[in-house]
This record gives sequence, structure tokens and C-alpha cells, in this order.
Amino acid sequence: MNSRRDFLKAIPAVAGAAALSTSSAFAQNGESLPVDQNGKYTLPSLPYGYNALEPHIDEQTMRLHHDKHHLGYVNGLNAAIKNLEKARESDDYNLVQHFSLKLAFHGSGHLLHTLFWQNMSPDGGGNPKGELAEAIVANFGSLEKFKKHFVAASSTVEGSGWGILAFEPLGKKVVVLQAEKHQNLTQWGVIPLLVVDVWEHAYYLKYQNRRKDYLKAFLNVVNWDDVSRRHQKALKLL
Ligand code: MN3
Repeated sequence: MNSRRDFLKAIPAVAGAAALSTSSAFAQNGESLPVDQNGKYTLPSLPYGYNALEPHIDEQTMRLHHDKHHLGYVNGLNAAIKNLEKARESDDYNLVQHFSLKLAFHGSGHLLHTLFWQNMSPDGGGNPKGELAEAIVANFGSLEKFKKHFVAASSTVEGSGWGILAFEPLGKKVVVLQAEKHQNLTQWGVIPLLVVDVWEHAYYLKYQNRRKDYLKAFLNVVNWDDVSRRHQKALKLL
């Protein structure tokens, strides 16, 4: 029984990009999620120091966000997988709805946070280049219009959630989406390219209720090379 494979098949939406690779090695530039020798997910380390994104994203937020919040999703995901395994073993599916919700919630949380850390860099900011820039201009009118649209959509996510620049593979377009919580309102089949965490824990210590200020600061640390690499990979999928 390969539970990781089962899980990847079970989450077709936001999980897309991370689900494509089956290697267990977690490379800084890779899509794979780290797992231990038993196949359980582990918390990936940050690709930079906790204070590397100062002054835009503060060290205390990064420590809490990565070490506590992200770890919680990893543990919750492993627990959901284990409980679904138990359900199959005992042929008792009374709680399958509950654990399916946990699987989607913690699974999307784990995947989105993994992308989020890689989507940022101390050398980030500025503008995207190459084919990604062309795709953004073609779909949003200009880089400035895209940034305004991205900040507007991300700052108005109802409750907790994410702003997402995603690749829509059939029309080969890029699109800005809102995700409520981690798993709601996603489009099946999209591949996230750039994600921004707009749960309060991501910004409240430094920006309080000023979510938009946090989002503008986020643009100063966007790792466009990482976003471009995801876009290039997505272009080759179909
Ligand atoms: Mn978060």
C-alpha cells in the first residue's frame, strides 16, 4: 500500500504541481515533498534563514509560520492518511467524510506552504521576465495591472485563504484565483505558479489588519525565477 500515491491521486486541484513528481528527494528547485523512510511527510526546511526576508516578512512570523503552522499541516496530513488506512483495514468507513476533509485541508495546507516558501526569496521582487512576463501581459494587460489585480483579489479573500496565480493547462492561460481556507474555491486541474498566504498568522504581527500592505511587501520578495521555472514546467505538461 503506497499511501502517498493514494493521497496524491485524491487531491487533484491545488495539489497539482507538487503531485507531478514522484521522487522522494526534496530539492530546493524541485516539486517533490520530503518524506521519511516510512513514506510519511516531513516538514521541508526553509530555503533561506528565518530573518532573510526582513524587513518585508519578519523573523518572528516566519518562525511561527514555518515551525508551528506548517508543521501542524504536515502532522495533520500524516494523521489523515493513517486514519484512512485504518478505515480500509477495518472496513469501517463511518468517519471517511471527516478524514477526507482533513486530508484535503492539511494536504492543501502542506503543499501550498511548501510552494509559498519557495515562491519567496531574499533576492526577490522586481518583475518577471521571459515567457512568464509575456503570458502575464497577454492575460492581464500589463505587469502593473497583474500586480494590482493580484493584490486586489488576494486582499479580498473572504476569511482565511490564499491568492494564487495559476496556469490553466487546457487554454494555456495564467489566471488569478482566490482560495478560501486552503482547499475551497480551487479549480480542478490548475497548477499553482505563485501563491500568497493571507491567513492572519502570515502577517498579523507586523501588519495587523493591513493585509494590503503585507501583500505589497510580499511583492518585494517574490522569487520570479522560481515562478518562471514552474511556468516553464507547466507549459510542457500538455
Ligand atoms: Mn499559513
